[in-house]
Amino acid sequence: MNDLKNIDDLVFLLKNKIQNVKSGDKVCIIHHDDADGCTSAALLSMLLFKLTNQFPDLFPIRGPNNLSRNLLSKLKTVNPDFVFTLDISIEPKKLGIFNGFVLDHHVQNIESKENMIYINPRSFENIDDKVPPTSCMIYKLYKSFFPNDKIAWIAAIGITEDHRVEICKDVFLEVSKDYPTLFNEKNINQENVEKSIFGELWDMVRSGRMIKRNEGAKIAVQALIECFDDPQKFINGLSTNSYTLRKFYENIEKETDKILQDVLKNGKFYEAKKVIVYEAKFSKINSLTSFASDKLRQRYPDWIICVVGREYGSQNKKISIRLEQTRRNVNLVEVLNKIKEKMPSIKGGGHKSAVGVSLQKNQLNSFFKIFLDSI
Ligand SMILES: [Mn+2]
Repeated sequence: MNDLKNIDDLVFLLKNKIQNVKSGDKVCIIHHDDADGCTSAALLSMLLFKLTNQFPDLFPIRGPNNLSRNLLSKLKTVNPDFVFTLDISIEPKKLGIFNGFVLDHHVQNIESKENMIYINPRSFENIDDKVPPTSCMIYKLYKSFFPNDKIAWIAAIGITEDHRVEICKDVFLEVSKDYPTLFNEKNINQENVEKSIFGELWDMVRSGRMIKRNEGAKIAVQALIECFDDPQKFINGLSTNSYTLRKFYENIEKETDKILQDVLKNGKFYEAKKVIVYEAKFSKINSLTSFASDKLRQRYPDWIICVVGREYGSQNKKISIRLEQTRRNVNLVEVLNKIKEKMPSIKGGGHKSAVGVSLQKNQLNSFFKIFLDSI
């Protein structure tokens, strides 16, 4: 790994790479389809447009395992001069025939290649809570070229999703300077930001992939680009893609209401431990379990929320567990690791206040028994 010492080194390295892009060069961006990935892709696209007068091609994907043969052959057909990967743990050797970088912030230890370097702030930052989201790093890169552009609001959406509001307060302060009527929170923390307009903005951006997968994620990125200097235009759906995204958002809003109603009827409320276990109903919407658990966490901030769903295309069950860091002093990663000692076949991970678990249907009861005992 490269010998980065801090975030400034990292941004400097990114800047060096971006400066190699010349007018007329073909650029492809592979990015995670969540809000951190989409906002990063929007910011990098805008930066490249300002530098080269040309937009890159975008390839949103669900995760590292979705770098398919099909996608690789599409990339080969485009034959880009640069490939930049954002917010996904892809091994550079898989993209070894291209030039560029992989910017990641997940727990990984991955080798760089000469022409495709792997950049991860975890190489200098060991404390999980202090690892910056991709959107924050691309924001700093953008600002190093164009310090006066009022684009902090876009990065702030990704930071909200990544639960890193506390370490990126400067970005939110910038937003309140740029757009005081949009955001003027004095006490900047995760919970307050989620209650502010950024809760809605986050939902709007993630509604893209929830309703229309890859195509929806692209719509979210395009909408951000169309409205880069006018967040109200974005929120109100006053451009082509933000209009479509707004419709998606209204759709998942309805879904949220259904969940909040249904949990009262079908959720299990463990009063003594303040844990809610809720089995999500089948839905056409993607990533519904993690969305539902976020919504329930916001509604029941003093409770630990467990949403059980079906894993896509299999008989496995998926559990999304969430808690509000400021209200519950439980480390979900530690709890999960303890359970894994007793049930080594279960998979999953995440961070202190949000984990995902994957297991067999017949393991659910034992899982929750141990879980409730460990809280
Ligand atoms: Mn991310």
